[in-house]
Amino acid sequence: MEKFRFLTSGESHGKCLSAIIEGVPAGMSIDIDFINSELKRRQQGYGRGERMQIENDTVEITSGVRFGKTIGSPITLVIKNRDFENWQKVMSTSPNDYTDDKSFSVFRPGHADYAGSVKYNQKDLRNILERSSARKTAIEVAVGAVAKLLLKNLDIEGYSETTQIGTACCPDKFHQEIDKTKENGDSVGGKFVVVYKNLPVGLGSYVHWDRGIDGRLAQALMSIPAVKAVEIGTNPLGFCGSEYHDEFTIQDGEICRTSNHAGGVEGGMTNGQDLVVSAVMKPIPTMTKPLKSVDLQTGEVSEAHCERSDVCAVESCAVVAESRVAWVLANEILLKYGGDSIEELLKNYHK
Ligand code: EPS
Repeated sequence: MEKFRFLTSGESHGKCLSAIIEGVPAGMSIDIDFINSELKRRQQGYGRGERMQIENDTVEITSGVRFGKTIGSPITLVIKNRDFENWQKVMSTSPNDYTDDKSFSVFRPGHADYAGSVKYNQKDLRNILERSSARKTAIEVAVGAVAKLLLKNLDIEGYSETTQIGTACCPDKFHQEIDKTKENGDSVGGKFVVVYKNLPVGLGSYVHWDRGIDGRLAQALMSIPAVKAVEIGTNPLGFCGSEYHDEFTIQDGEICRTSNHAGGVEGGMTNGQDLVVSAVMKPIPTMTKPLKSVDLQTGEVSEAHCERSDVCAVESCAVVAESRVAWVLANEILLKYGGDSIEELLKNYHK
């Protein structure tokens, strides 16, 4: 059974986003300012839409913490959607408030609209957009911040970096690429890397298909809205074995490596080197200059639905990915070392 578990809920323009996390050891300090600073990082980045000016994401903790420390019970996190004030009628849960204001029926190519409407048998695509929106990544980052706090106790920390926006691979050109895309009424994707340092050897396993840490990381990153590719370490295409694999050597009496193409993972397990994971985000499917599509109501070819959106969210996506890697690592740490309290976890870990 997984050890760090959670569920989230909430729609993009609903009242709030929430999460219930189970498995965090008791006695662990919860720095709410750190969680909020992570939420702020997710909201930043060049190319975000107007929604980010409305929201000022901050978390409220409503269970599982007393006087700044976890008590072993499920932790509930809540982030209020400030924009809900403008959507109260449209997002009401009461049958008496029915309105078709903000309903739409023309699929956005690349978004969840089409498959979601068929799957859930919904005629109003608003019912698909609301939960498929990347808005839910706000609460996921809050969960990831709790996982990061757990990892910090073991001196495990990570960071991310955007490595490509559109065709630009040099950070000096990123803003220019986004400005150009915006002028064209278009959207643009890119690539980023997440690195975690100071990991122990042996998180994950090779014994079954679902226990490899590489597979778990890929699943966690691939399910971020708009991510289409994940790589661990250096992409091996075109390398010979002799060039790619990381040779062992001895330095100051310790076993170490002369390179890290494997990205810190061999045989589905961490190998003690830095964990290096990259992902590619596609351009966001909502564009001010829409693509051709079909109207579900009329059955006719039409222009895709257009809604306020981001031109580029790659930098935010990198923060979301950092959080997801954190919760995968926190789960693996708890699986390997266990501990109902932070003291017990630390004792097991350092032994
Ligand atoms: C997002 C909030 C959303 C979008 C974006 C991510 O807010 P709104 O729809 O009100 O503008 O800005 O989501 C998407 C672009 C998408 O396609 O899902 C957020 O909080 O990150």
